[in-house]
Amino acid sequence: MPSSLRRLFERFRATTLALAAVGLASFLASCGRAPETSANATGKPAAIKIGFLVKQPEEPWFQLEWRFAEQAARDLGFTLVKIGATDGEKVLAAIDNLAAAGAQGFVICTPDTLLGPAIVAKAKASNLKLIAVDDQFIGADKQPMKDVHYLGISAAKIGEAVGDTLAAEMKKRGWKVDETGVCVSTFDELATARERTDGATRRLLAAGFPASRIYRAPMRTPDIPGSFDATMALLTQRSEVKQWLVCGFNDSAVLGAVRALEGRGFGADRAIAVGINGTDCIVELEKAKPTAFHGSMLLSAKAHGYQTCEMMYKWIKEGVPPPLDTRTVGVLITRDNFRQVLKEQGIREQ
Ligand code: FCA
Repeated sequence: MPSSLRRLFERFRATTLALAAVGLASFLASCGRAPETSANATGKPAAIKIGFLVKQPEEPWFQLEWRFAEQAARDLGFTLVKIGATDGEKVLAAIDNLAAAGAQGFVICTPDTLLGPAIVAKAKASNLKLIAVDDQFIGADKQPMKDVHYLGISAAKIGEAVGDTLAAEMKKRGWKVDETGVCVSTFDELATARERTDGATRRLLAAGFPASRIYRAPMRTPDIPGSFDATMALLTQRSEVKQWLVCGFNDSAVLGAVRALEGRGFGADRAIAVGINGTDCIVELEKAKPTAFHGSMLLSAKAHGYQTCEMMYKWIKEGVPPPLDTRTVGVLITRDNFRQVLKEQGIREQ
């Protein structure tokens, strides 16, 4: 072949290869394959690949869980695939993609606990190990699926601590029971949410609060707007209440209520609110002027993100299955101690 022709041929071949590479990349992207967000320290592809699916990727709680999962991936040397799975269809597609990408297991906070049996079946068929985090699967018999490995919070106890804190703060302020109301932002579809608000209610009753002054505000969606709307409706019905205590299943449930109360003129002087998570209220606690948001039960995002991954890693690598049921605790943070506690827990630098 004359050299000019050979050069032309070589150039043609290089261009074709480059185009093929671009095509393959965009093909993979169009297949919706989740990006691998964290590899091991050596930079080589890790033999172990673990998925981490969360129901509400925009919630700071889940972002922090992911951050600790990434730390586990770096420390232990596995590849982590983070997937925001906001509905059932996305969960099932994500499991297919994980299996195709060679993953051996996944950790999941499901968008709907009733999907439990479908997720278990899909994981089994795909030969993937599975750990449920935060929200426990519910079986066809409407009972928790106790045979699925689960790590979650001690929901009732943490709720009770919220109730105790509210009762103590009310006492400190010398508020009269017959002028005070309790707003419970409820989301009873989710067992862990119901156990939390039931726990808080139980302790307020035990502290002498009459059941007739404890008002439930059912949230249509488990987020700030859901609780804002529910609380607005309650405040309209109960315009005679002079002071409010507020609890809910997480920070968003309580923040929505706090915003609604502010709209009706209830600030820190006439309302006390205590959240759960401790991760979604930091901006609130940092505000120069105190709001009604008194504090939150800080949960252990590290246990939920790092420990679940570590359990999964050992299960895959050494064949050691994790305990079936692990529960974590919470600690109260307020404007006075939150900086210190967040620093101690490795959540914040300062
Ligand atoms: C549930 C809630 C989250 C967090 C987690 C531990 O999934 O939706 O906000 O409280 O439990």
